Amino acid sequence: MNIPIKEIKIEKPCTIRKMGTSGLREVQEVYNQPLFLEQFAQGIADWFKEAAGTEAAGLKLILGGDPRKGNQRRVEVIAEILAAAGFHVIIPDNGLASTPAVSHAIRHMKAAGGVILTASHNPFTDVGIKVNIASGAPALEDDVNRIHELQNSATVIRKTNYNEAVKAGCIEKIDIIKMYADLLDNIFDFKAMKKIIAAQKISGAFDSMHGAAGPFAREIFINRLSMDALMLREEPREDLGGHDADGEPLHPEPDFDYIPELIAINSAGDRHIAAAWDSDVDRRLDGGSGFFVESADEFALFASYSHLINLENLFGDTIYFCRSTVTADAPDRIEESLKKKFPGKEVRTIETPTGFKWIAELGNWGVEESNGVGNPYLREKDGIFATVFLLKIILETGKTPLQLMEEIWKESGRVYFTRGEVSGKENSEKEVLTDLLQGASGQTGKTFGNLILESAESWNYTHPESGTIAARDAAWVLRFSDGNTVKARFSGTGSSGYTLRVYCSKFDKDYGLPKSDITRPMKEAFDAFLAAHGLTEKSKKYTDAHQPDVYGGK
Ligand code: G16
Repeated sequence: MNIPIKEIKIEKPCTIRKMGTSGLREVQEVYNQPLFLEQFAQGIADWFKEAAGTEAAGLKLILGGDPRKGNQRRVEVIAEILAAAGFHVIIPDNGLASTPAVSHAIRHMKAAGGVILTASHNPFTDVGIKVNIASGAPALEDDVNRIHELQNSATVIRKTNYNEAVKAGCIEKIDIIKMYADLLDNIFDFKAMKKIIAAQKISGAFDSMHGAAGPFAREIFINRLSMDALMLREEPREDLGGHDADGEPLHPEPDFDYIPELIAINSAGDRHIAAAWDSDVDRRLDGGSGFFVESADEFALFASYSHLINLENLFGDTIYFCRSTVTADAPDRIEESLKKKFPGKEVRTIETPTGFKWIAELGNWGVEESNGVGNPYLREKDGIFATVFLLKIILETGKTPLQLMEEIWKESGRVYFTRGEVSGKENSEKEVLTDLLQGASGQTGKTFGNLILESAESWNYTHPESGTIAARDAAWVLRFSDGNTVKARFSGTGSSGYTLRVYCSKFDKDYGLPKSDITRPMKEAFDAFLAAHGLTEKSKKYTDAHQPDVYGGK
């Protein structure tokens, strides 16, 4: 089709960093530099063209993202460049999409891939863009490397005019909310769910954190399931809710620090289901009837009820139940019972590096420390899928989330887990921390806080299919006395400074203990380990600091 093409020579090329754990995240100012976005998008267009070879013309690409500042315009600019490269560009209304909805649209529409504009849980002052491939999954390392090369070697930008390309049919609008809601309807059977919801007067409370979730949640919980639902922060806003009382931009992150209203509502105990989702709706925090479920625990629950989503039909001979290595090992604890549930299949619980692409390539049935659960019908983490799955289990069993978890814990015990962070601005500090963790094995036998460091190592990922080491040093693992484990890795999603993520976990057969009593010794031991090497006063926050605990403590 004929569309006008304009060529812009890049006089002063920008240096573009390589995409990290999940796309490239930078502060707004970086993305807003003259021609930065265009150069970034040109590299992506060139890569899709190179990958498709002679078949490129007319291939579909899905494009959309969260509502953060500037994204609507960025969607148009990227569309102009992808269309000029000969692709048929598919865009949701207003460019607004969730990460899982784009992943589904890629698969459903047999597209060559997609581009998702989101900096996820980062505040609106950051911008992020990631690339997904034809399977719907995030691009893997080799592809990311090649995209990076092409982005930094682009000399000319070729773009068309957005309105002309729409008129010519090279850019097409779709109703991605309907497409995604139809998928969940097919998986969970909304008609049957709606009947039970009406009969039992099931109610919910949902916090969309002013990200992309609002319209999806309304369509699913209110329009299709006719639920009595309190909708918090429903409207997608470009400032994702603005600033907190200290003038800091709010984080659209479904963690206990950022959802005070939902916590208060859920504490009253009369809402059967409660959930919050991040700005691109791939993370979630679920609960209901006065309780919130931890990410790994919820996945263990889903794994136990896998038959409700016909999981068996999605896998060949082997079903992979995955968790990133820094996530609580709750799913591993129920491996034997999972094996009994799928007698005709090989069942494997797998530890992966952080980054959902590792779980996506094994069938996308897994969980991550950052409140992500995969939807095996697509190839990304999926927040609303998780919430609807929990709702389905509540409806089928008539039990509350706490009762459901207690059933599992009674049988297999509980992994007490919390995630914290140590952050700062100076790269020199990051280097000190790295050296310290790298050399931690030299500290074994010493006491930190009230615990003895028994072993320290870094963890490598052996790929379950190739048997080769597919990722090295994906986390440091510090094992302390009495089964206390602290893992650490640097965040790959920040836009400045450094954040060391710290993950504490401890298994106990007794599930009803106050959580803070279990996690405190690990936090103190890790603090003492840092302090012994001159690292004090770094900001630290653990997710259980504001977590309501039905078993008391603090
Ligand atoms: C991204 C990845 C996740 C990963 C997370 C880690 O999440 O998609 O697989 O768990 O980053 O974040 P960090 O490196 O900061 O610990 P998202 O939701 O931000 O795209």
